[in-house]
Amino acid sequence: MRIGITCYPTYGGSGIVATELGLELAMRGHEIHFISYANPIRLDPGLPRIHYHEVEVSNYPLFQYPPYCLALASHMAEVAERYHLDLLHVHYAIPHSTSASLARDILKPKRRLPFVTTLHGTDITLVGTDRSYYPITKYSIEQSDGVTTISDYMRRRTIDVFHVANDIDVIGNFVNVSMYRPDPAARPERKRLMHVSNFREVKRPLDCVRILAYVRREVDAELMMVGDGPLRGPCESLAWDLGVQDHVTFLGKQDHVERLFPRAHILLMPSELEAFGLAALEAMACGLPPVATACGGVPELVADGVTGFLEPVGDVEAQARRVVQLLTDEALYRAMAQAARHDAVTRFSTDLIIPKYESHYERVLSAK
Ligand code: GMT
Repeated sequence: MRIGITCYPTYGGSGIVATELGLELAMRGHEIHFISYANPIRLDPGLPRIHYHEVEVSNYPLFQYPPYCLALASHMAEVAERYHLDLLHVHYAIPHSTSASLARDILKPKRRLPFVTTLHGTDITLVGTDRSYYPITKYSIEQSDGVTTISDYMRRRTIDVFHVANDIDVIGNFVNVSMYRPDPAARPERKRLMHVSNFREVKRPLDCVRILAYVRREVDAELMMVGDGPLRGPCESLAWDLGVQDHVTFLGKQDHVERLFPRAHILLMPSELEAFGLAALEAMACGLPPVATACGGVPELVADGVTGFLEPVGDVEAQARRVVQLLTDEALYRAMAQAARHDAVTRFSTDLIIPKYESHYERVLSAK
């Protein structure tokens, strides 16, 4: 198949999933055309069957808000025609699915160009329910020839909030288990907690610093904070306020998190809401049990007490107690680390999940 993929190319789960999906599809022989305003992170140029088309948005003085959505739609239609694309697959509803719908309309007099929308999380839970975006999000989902999302929770939430009649195919996030794998030799002597996110409110990164402060009353542990975003500065200040500044390292944005996970013992994911929790899956594949919050789609990924621990959102003491339990009970830790890896391999490896996208595309292409 010839597939056009559009995503947010910067840091964020939906862009990572879209990019890795494109790379895996190309390895399986499909021709992939990324259409976006920047080269997606994790996309190494020069790979066979991978193309990248940059969308340029002219900033005419009259435009207070440059219309990226329209420039994207025009470019999608052009690329689809020039490279004979079979379909478009857009990740994150706003504005990608609206642009895809316009591109399909542009080409309608000539040929059919179906599009698939994958809903990732905040496009539904935050942005889509914002009054100013609600009608266009609902319309764009309804216009989609195929809709997928990443957890049962997201499927239910989309139907509850938008009352759409689309068949929504649940296809979980996936992980390349040969790349993301445990490396006991890399694990440091000192107990290390790790957090990976874009440091937005919804991720509650401040809770990680609070958890560390609790944990350190009983275990000599440190915290590795990976990523960047609006709450990074407040996290650094909080570390000083709580007197743990010498035990927290901020690494900023990192392209190769698969090299970092094996260097830690536990992943902290104290999110307010998580549609799936890709970081937890990547950690599990590397043999790190997540201590996370029981929110959104996370219970579909993490089996509480088996592959990690789930505690209420904001209950930092409960999360810290779980961390201490794991760090002080070697047998429990080993069993949970093994179960986490096993679950990632047997439920969410690329070999299992990518064919689900291929089947979805085939259904969309064969529908009239
Ligand atoms: O929250 C992020 O890091 C970004 C966000 C996005 O849409 O870019 O991530 C969402 O998509 C990921 C990949 O499908 C999911 O694993 C995350 O759970 C989801 N984030 C939220 O729901 C907050």
